[in-house]
Amino acid sequence: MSYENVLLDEIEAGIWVLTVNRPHALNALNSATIADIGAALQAVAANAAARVLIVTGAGEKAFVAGADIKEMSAFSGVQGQDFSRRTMAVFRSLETLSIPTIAMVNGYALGGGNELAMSCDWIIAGDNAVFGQPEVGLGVTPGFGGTQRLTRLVGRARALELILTARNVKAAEALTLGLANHVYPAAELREQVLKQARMIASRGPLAVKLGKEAVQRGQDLDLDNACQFEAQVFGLCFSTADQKEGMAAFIGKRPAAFRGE
Ligand code: CO8
Repeated sequence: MSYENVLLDEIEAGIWVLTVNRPHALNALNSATIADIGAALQAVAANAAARVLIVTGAGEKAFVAGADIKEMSAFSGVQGQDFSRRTMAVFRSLETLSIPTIAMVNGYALGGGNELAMSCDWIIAGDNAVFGQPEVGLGVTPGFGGTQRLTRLVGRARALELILTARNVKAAEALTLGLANHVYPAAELREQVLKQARMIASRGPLAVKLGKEAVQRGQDLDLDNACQFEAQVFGLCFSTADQKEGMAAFIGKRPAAFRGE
């Protein structure tokens, strides 16, 4: 299936790339683009062979330079709230996708762009990346989950500083803040992200999904219940063919051939 504002490609077996594709507007997120991202995520979710999703932006300059200011500028309050809710639902579907997701940040990740990146499991950035929540400079607050996800990711005081000053953060600072997991020279970014994606794709697919679910669900539980959940997930792994294969391969001193069963 093709989309107007998004490219969705399987670049290697099980490794998918979703590219926000409006380079003339630095990949700004208008309503049509949000709908495309939602539809593309549904397609990935329905694909049992998908192992990892990389999210990025088209062109050399931007990951995503935010929500589309030109579209938003004439919104009524109701329209603004509706756009925010629709986008939050799409970003939540990205966050809860069963397979791992990596934001490959290749330039500006501002406002809604930073919020899109933070809805992925982690961020890997090029050294040309610029992050920020510039909304208060436009007279609005972040509206696609930024006040919540940034706070969870970098802590309350740092999130407040970034949101309330609206200052931009370069890649090196994003790394020290814990916003980005890694920063690489822009020319190496794609290969480095691919390297990680291949590692993930080579692991036990069911264990990878369950590991993600345990971390995500556990975050919203108290420690006792979160550890109980982990014990259940761990036990469940022993009913899979992947566990038999993974352990037999270790004992047999050979690479595992997982089937995701
Ligand atoms: N929306 C619409 N168009 C954009 C956006 C954007 N966010 N960002 C860039 N563009 C367009 C420019 O208008 C320009 O178009 P044109 O050539 O037609 O004039 C084109 O992209 C290229 O941009 P620039 O010429 O500005 O490129 P520069 O290299 O000079 O500057 C910047 C790059 C610094 C990234 C600059 O474009 C910029 O500041 N962009 C806006 C960044 C921003 O403020 N983003 C936050 C938007 S608000 C947001 O995301 C809120 C989310 C919550 C919404 C709540 C629901 C209602």
